[in-house]
Amino acid sequence: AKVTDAVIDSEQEVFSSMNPFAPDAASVASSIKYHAEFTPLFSPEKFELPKAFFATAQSVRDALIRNWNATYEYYNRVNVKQAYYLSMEFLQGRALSNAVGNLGLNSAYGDALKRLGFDLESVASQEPDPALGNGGLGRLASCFLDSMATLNYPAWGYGLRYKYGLFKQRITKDGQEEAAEDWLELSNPWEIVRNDVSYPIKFYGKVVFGSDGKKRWIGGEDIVAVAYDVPIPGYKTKTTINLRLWSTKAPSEDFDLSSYNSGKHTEAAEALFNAEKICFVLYPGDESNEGKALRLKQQYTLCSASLQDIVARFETRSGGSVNWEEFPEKVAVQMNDTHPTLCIPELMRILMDLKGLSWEDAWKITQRTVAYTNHTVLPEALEKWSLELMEKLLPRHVEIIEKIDEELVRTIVSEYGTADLDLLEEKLKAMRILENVELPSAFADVIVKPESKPVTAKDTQNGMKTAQEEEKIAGEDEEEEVIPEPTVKPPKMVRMANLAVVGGHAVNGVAEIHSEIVKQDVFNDFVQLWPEKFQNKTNGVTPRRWIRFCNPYLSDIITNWIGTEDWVLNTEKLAELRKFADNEDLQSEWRAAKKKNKLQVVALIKERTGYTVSPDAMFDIQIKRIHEYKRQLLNILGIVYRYKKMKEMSASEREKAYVPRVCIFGGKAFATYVQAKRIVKFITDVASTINHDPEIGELLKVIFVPDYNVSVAELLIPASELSQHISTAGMEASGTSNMKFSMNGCVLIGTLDGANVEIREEVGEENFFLFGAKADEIVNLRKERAEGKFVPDPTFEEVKKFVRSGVFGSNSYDELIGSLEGNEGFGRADYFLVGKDFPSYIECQEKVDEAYRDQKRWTRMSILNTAGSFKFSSDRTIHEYAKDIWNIKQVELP
Ligand code: B1H
Repeated sequence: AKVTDAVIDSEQEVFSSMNPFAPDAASVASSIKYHAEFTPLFSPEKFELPKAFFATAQSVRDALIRNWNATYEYYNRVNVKQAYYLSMEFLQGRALSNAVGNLGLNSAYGDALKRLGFDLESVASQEPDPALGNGGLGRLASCFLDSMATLNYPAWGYGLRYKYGLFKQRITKDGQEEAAEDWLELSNPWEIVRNDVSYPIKFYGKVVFGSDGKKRWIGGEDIVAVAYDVPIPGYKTKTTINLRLWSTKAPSEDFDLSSYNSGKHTEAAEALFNAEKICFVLYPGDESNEGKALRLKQQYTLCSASLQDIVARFETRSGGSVNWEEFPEKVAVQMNDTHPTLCIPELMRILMDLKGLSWEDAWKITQRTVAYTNHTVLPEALEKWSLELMEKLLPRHVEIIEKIDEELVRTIVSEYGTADLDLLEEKLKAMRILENVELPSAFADVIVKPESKPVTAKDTQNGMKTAQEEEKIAGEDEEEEVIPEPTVKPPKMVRMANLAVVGGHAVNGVAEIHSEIVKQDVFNDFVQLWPEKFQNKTNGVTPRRWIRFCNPYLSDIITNWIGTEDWVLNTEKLAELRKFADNEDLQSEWRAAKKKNKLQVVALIKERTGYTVSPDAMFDIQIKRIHEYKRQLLNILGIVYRYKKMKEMSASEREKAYVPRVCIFGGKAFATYVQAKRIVKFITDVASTINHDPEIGELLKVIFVPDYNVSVAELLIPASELSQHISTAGMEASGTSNMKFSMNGCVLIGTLDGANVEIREEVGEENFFLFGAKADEIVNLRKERAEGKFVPDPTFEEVKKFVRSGVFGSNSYDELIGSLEGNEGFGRADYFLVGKDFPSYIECQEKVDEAYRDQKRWTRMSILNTAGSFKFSSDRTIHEYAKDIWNIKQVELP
């Protein structure tokens, strides 16, 4: 088993003294047996693995609840300032090993389970690993929770309790298929339902004046949000914070008993279904903007329930004397992307309509309380909501948003004056929260409106062409008569990012280069107005889950060479490995650990795909959501090119020229993202041709691991030697798997994008394989392309021709390869610059082979990656948020 070694024993000793509940193996075994008997999930006569998991989890949960209660009680007593991280996604991964590891109870649980005839690792692998997040954004939220608890920051997470995960991915001969992920089928041992913590949530209805002259939002549809608490233990601390997830249900009186009695069963339960369906499934978008009313209801539920809860806690902790001005001194709300932006009008509504504050006071408090993290600059991902839809669903919030917009217009007019109306118009257009909406009447006279010109679809789609426009371009040559451009009434929209920037006191990007793009590009006009709001907070990952627990072999080596296990908390200690980078003993231990991890992946691949791969080949991995900008297509075309070259050589030439590789892909495509699904299909087609080619043998294997998730990442990352982070420069905000790979001694090949830039700085440029166009060249490259000036490299023409020739089946991949050709139109002309970067990518991959052949050099690069990864601990990131944005202090429990 992975989890029993000397290091953990010593850890146990140290920690036992800090943990009043630190039990020995015997008492753990009896607690597990107790839960096996009294947990009513399984039939009593059997005690098999699934039951062992639930009983073990229940027993761990007891310890977590004690610590949770102690933490909660203490925060209440000292009335500390608390931060709240609001996110539509928390991608937690499995909890059992993580909790046992953080509590320092590995040997107690390991031994106890052994006595009962099980081993901890197999028991832990029984746990479902639901996709309650899309990818990096959700996983970041979970890493943050681990760091907040570990560092004793008073902070909570708030999210939604989705009944189903994103989807289970199956790979068939037709590519990706999606199936429901029923993760709650056997119930969730980690949650504690708080039936006494529930809040009413309203949709629709209307706004009226109350007898006190105050606005009231009445009527409409009422539902109830109920709290489910998930305890989050810190590492080697008693602090156990809370992830509070909301589930929705109808108020009990909504069950229409008389309809039910008269046989109308469906109608009787309609309200119940309407309320519950809000939390059925996580919106499956990653950086796309689809799905409407239900998604908005989800967002509002998260914001309203969380803020009602936060406000109630503030009032309770204030005792008899509530001073609202102190609210921002007790509460910090972080909005994880724009999805929780309704926090701003919701807090305004609560403060004004329910607590009686003036607009001015409520606005000051709201602004000082909330802050916004931006995670993407892709224009199609900057959320906008139809004003019409929002007016229907949330009429009071729209009034508030209109007033915020009006105040913003006032600020812009006073900043820029009315002397230069073109400039003013430009600023208003870029910065207003409401889009395609007349100016507030107060400004009708101040600003002489320019002729209202008809707006075309082009102006409304963020520069992305609509299907009609595509057709128009396609048909342009044949078009004889001039048909006037159809004028469509531009839809009125609410721009959530603008609202988030205006309503919060801080805006941050997630890596240095990304924060610069945010400032220079996306929100440049706001930077001129409020430069002090804009910050960078480079992402991080928790070294507990992402190295200490997922890579015990390497962790032991690090501990032995550094001489302490402190690096798990103080990752700067990892830098001490630098001085041993060429030490032959360390090098051979290092390689042996990698080999053991690779053997586990060999087994995983066999089990999931049926393919047999060699543990002696280089493991080359790209795991992330499938997206054109992440360029899995560049990777697979590089593989195809390598395959073609191999086929042109004799066996001995081949072996001399290439290092054996296993190229591994994993990731889900958004269910309706057609091009992404084509890429999945193409990868699997290439895989089945190459993997069955007897001439190639072990020199090249291509594997698509189905249903990629956190647990799969925990196996793949420790086994990786090369990993690919090859987005079109400027498009990947940060990336976080790049950090996990580097920590685990994997060398990166990548573009100068997102956190790659900082990783390369830390590990040294000779330990990072860099290629491709730079972010500041991209606009010009696209322009040149549109002007027909781009001349593709012969290697790129060659590889496309090879794909089209039918080597990978009868399919000629017209849509896929066609998207890389032509000079015009969205979905064509190689918008993501695969062709541009192809030759430098191929060249860089040749350097990779050369470096890998020299195993001493490669191992040195690997060690220097781990040694240089100290910056990328989420502990560092959370300290920065705590200091620069939330203004909260660490509080250790007595
Ligand atoms: C990231 C998203 C995202 N950026 C919309 N944006 C979503 C946007 O459901 N939606 O509507 C879901 C997710 N996710 C990722 O955030 C970035 O692409 C990564 O580069 C970054 O590392 C990660 C964490 O900051």
